Amino acid sequence: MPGGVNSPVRAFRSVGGAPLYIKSALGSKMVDADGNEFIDYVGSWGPMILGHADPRVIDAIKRTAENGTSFGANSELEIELAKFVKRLVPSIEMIRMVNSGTEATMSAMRLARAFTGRNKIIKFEGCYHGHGDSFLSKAGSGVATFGLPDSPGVTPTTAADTLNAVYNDLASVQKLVQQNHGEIAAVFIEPVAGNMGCVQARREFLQGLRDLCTAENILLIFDEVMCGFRVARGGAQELYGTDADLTTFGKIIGGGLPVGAYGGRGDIMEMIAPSGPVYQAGTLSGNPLAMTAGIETLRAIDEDTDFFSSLEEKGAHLERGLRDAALEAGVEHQINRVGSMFTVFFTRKEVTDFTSAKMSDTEKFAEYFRHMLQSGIYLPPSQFEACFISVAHTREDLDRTIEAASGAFTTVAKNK
Ligand code: HOZ
Repeated sequence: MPGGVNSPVRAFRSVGGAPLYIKSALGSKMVDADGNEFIDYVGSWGPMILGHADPRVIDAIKRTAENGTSFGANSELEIELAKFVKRLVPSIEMIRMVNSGTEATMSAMRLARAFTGRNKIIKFEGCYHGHGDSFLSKAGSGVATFGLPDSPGVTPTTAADTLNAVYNDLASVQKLVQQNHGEIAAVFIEPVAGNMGCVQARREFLQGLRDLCTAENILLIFDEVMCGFRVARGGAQELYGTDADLTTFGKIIGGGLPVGAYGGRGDIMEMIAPSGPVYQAGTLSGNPLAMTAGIETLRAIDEDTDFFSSLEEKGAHLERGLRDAALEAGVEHQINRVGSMFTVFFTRKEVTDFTSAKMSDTEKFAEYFRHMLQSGIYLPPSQFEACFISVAHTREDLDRTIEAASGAFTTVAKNK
């Protein structure tokens, strides 16, 4: 396997040390192949909002598996999950299930181009929409972690159709729209960015994007692969009160199994085959095991009225503790947090976009990461990824994390 991994950031290249190989996970904890236990803030990069191996999800998967693992035909489970999503996210009038977030964004892009008859897209520096050719330009996540401006293998003509704007800067979008008038099919955005670390879009910025897109007949596409069903029951659209034309999902919608989905306005979605001419298909799309894990996860989120207040409480407690520890150690830092998504940046200035995120001292982050790992706390091995808290994280887990961070910040401060 290239780099010994199946996804680049897992190789620990930017933080040093040997990557973890995981044997098992339960609740807030993971155990590696050597038997070391860690409190986990990666949560499989987002899906495990209930914690690992939640019995409701596991039992349902087992029951479904006994009736077959893949049909390549329709099943009731797809309808159940589709209805669930439609109810939680009102802008979703129709939905198509796929197998990953990458697949969802690539498909949404093709659809947006077909619907508008335009070729260009606008995305934001530091946002990551999976590894589709058109999105690998000034992208976040592993692309930012390894400092790659773009990727070889993407043709110049494809790259030329992707325009990058500055996150939280409406004027930068307006300028691109003016310069490419009548050519922009869609604006893609992570409304809570998780792939340059956690960075929140300002409410008025999102509303400004909505108004601009409506006025210019451009589709506004929210990539809610990370923040969907996480920052609120109805995701970022509920949190900010701004609807997207199309939305992409992944992670929580699959409850830890490989799922993605894209959906939105019925008049746009009707263009997908076989209703319309835009082709997109998949052998494992709507897979019964994946649908089951998604349904059970969304059900657990939906049925617990305290779900999001409890996550917020945990997040606030951890943020307070980390901030106090960093201040006491005298480490320059910023903590960005939206509910259960957060990032500690090693920088003095507020982090609102990719440029300010990149001001963070990644050497200090690496030192912090290694100290935390040694203390039994597993963080994303990159400054440019968000941490995730689950409802399974206990007060004791959070306090142990704060204690470990206190030691880590002291080490970082000493070595500056
Ligand atoms: N790019 C993913 C998160 N932003 C990482 C996926 C993985 O390594 O599993």
